[in-house]
Amino acid sequence: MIPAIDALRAIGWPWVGRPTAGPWAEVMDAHPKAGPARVIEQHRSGYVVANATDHAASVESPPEWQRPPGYRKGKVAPEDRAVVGDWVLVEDGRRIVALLPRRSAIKRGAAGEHYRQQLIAANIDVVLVVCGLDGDFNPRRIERYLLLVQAEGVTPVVVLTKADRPGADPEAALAALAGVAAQGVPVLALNARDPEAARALDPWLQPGATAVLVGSSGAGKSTLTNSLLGIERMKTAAVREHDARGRHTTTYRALIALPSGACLIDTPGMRELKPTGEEELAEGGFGEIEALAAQCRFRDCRHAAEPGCAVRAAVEAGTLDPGRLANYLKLRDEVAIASDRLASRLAQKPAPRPAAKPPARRPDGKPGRR
Ligand SMILES: Nc1nc2c(ncn2[C@@H]2O[C@H](COP(=O)(O)OP(=O)(O)O)[C@@H](O)[C@H]2O)c(=O)[nH]1
Ligand SMILES: [Mg+2]
Ligand SMILES: [Zn+2]
Repeated sequence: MIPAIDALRAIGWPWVGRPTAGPWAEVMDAHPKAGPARVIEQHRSGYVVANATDHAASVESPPEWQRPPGYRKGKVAPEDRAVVGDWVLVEDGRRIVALLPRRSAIKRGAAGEHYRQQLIAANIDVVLVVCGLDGDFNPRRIERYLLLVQAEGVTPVVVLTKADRPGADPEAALAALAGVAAQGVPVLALNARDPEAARALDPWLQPGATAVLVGSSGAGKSTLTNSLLGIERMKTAAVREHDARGRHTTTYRALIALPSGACLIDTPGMRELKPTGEEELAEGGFGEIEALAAQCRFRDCRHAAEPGCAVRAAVEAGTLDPGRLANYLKLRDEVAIASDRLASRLAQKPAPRPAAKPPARRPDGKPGRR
């Protein structure tokens, strides 16, 4: 049973029809009575899915996804459960029976003692890293976001909001992000409250594309969503001007169909941005430093005081921002530590499954263990 393809395509369905072969078809064949739907809201208590722009329903998740009190064996790992943007199969219009394979996912390392990943959104084409040109503006945090949100097939764009505010200095901000822009990442400064200005994002919001907004609370994500929608849909908070901290108004992740035909996912602000250990510094916005490092005299150069260090030479020549280098070194160490933790977790797990796989199924095609 499959709802009208046009209705699905309006919320980002990536196929022209129903896939007839490959991993998607396999999962769908195993659940002939279920239909595809996209997760458009993710709450603590469950999911809201849609199979058309105007048809959404609260659904139950499979019992094996239900949050265990601890991290027990046999349960589906958090990263294998649906997140906003995921495609799932739904039976009777109210029960998720399977997760369809992901085209892409963006994630971060979860806080806490044990290594865990937290998925932010799935099946994403564009990540809009939103940062206000106020007290929130921080090139180093933007670089951190860009490193974390890298994923195959995902285009990052930096959106600097509040360019209209007195005291905002868009030119200085663009200059501070010259290193990022030189890596091919578009950087825009605009007034997120102005729908005309928000049209600068049109090239990345083509029909069928899914974009996700990330950035601190108060950065202007919901404001930008409203401008792109042309109506007051997401609640926005009045920011306290003196300390530039917005109140938390978006408390869950939600996917919204835009008039342009693209889908937009608004997320609550994230305080902690820890790498998962899977990041590639060269792909994650630090390509020029990685290229310089390859020219250092010593293969294991730490770019500290070693002779023949091409990275330090670039700083001395004024072609590399020392603040950017310091951030690179810090992030490189964080990625290395997370990567060791990930490796030891995988070594402990009896049968590690890649995060992109749908949940286990019984041979009879019924959802996994009960
Ligand atoms: N003047 C101006 N205010 C903005 C802009 N973007 C956001 N704001 C204001 O900043 C506050 C926080 O915005 P909000 O969209 O709720 O931030 P979110 O937490 O990222 O969703 C609201 O009062 C917005 O009106 C902008 O580009 N210009
Ligand atoms: Mg918001
Ligand atoms: Zn070096």
